[in-house]
Amino acid sequence: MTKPIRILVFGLAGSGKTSLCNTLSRQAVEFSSSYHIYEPFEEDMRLGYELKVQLIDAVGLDKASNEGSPEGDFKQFIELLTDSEGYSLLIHVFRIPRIAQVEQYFELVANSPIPIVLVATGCEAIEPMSQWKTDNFHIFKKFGYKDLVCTCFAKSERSDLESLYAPLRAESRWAVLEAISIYAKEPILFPPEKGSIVAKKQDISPESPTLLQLLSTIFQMVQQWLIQQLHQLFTNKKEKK
Ligand SMILES: Nc1nc2c(ncn2[C@@H]2O[C@H](COP(=O)(O)OP(=O)(O)OP(=O)(O)O)[C@@H](O)[C@H]2O)c(=O)[nH]1
Ligand SMILES: [Mg+2]
Repeated sequence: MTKPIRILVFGLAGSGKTSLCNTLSRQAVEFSSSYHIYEPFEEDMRLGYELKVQLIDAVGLDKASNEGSPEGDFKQFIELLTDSEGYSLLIHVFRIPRIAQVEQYFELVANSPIPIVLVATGCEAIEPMSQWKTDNFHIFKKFGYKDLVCTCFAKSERSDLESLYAPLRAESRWAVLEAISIYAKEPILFPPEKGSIVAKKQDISPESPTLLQLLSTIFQMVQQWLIQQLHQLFTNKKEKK
């Protein structure tokens, strides 16, 4: 039996990770705040080969609720990311048009030996959905994302909305599966030391400056003071003349 392609799906809370995993795997896992390891599933691809995939839905990052802590969630994500089995692909989910949601993970992408594909959800109002990639992929590509897949994984109880969403979900499912078949490689371990670099960078916040930031502020203050002193010295000399 062939091993499934292991994929870690991550992104901010509420970006659409579980909706994507449920749609891709055709499993109905309840929306919850913890991570979930899906049952492996198989798919016959249109080009005649079979894809066997296992999705790992990471905990949502930067939750606005009071459940858990953002640091705890990020730590859990780094633990999943550096799992000893490794991953064939990372899928970074974010909701358009909030590009800033992605920026805080550029460091992770730059340090990732595992290929990363970006999946933009919320593209239902764009015709065709892939137009968003045409207009925006240049922003992300330079950071090392292999591809940007524009999707809609929304579901609705309202039949009029659901009749719009259902075909878009089906289209999105194929688009993500195709990206998986192109970019997933043999499982690679995300090196723990790289994981801690990413985790440390994430910790740096304006409220808790690092020693380096403090030294650089002191250096700038001293530099300004010296410039002022020199300026005064020159103006005094000129006045004396
Ligand atoms: N409009 C729109 N809504 C979406 C889309 N994908 C998911 N949603 C909705 O967004 C909400 C959050 O989706 P989830 O799949 O729970 O997001 P998540 O990233 O798993 O959230 P956490 O697990 O809390 O981090 C749900 O109401 C989904 O129906 C999309 O493409 N478009
Ligand atoms: Mg979820």
